Amino acid sequence: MRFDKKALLVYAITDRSWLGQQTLEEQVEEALQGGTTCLQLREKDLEEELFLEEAINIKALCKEYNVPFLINDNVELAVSCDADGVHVGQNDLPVEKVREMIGPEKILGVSAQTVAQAIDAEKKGADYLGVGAVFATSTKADADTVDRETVKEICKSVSIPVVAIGGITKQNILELKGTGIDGVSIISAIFGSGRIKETCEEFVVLAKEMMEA
Ligand code: TZP
Ligand code: MG
Repeated sequence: MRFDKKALLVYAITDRSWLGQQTLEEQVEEALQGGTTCLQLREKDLEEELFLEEAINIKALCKEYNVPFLINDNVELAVSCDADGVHVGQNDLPVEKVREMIGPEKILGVSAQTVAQAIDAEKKGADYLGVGAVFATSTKADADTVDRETVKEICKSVSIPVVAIGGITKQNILELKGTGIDGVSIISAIFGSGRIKETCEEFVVLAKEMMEA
């Protein structure tokens, strides 16, 4: 097993639209200090050279905290910076191709919105699934919504762990109790909170409560 599912508990995904006066490295360090269990670097527009430099720096930070470091979408960059893994969506490179590119030891996360996609991703080499959007979100304009029943069905249909994503806040996280997920993946409620460290600490407590039977 390349991947301990405990890492999915509070899975932070970066978003430089919330930087304000801070650098992304500073924000990531706050998230790590707050106990985030996994970190995904998500850059939609950053120039490749800067992306690589940033990835190398953030990977080193995550290593200090022993937290897995994944890259969103850009498989070649994940290979170049020797990230711990990569996360791809249904419209990115095919899962089997990504597995071939990153090798058997790296973590491969795949987004799934249906049971069929979830089963297919597991079969083709995914280590975990990102399922959502479970709540309305303005962070990803084209995000499909996945209802609570489908989240449950997906969790029952695969043996790899599942992390929920989309619109998760401190106010609604406990609504995910009983779905079978292994954690929550969060962008704006962490990076847009203005108090990243404390917010992560609070999410760790809430996510543990959400996971209780
Ligand atoms: N994929 C599905 S919803 C989403 C992504 C990347 C956005 C999650 O961001 P937020 O701010 O936590 O709703
Ligand atoms: Mg993608």
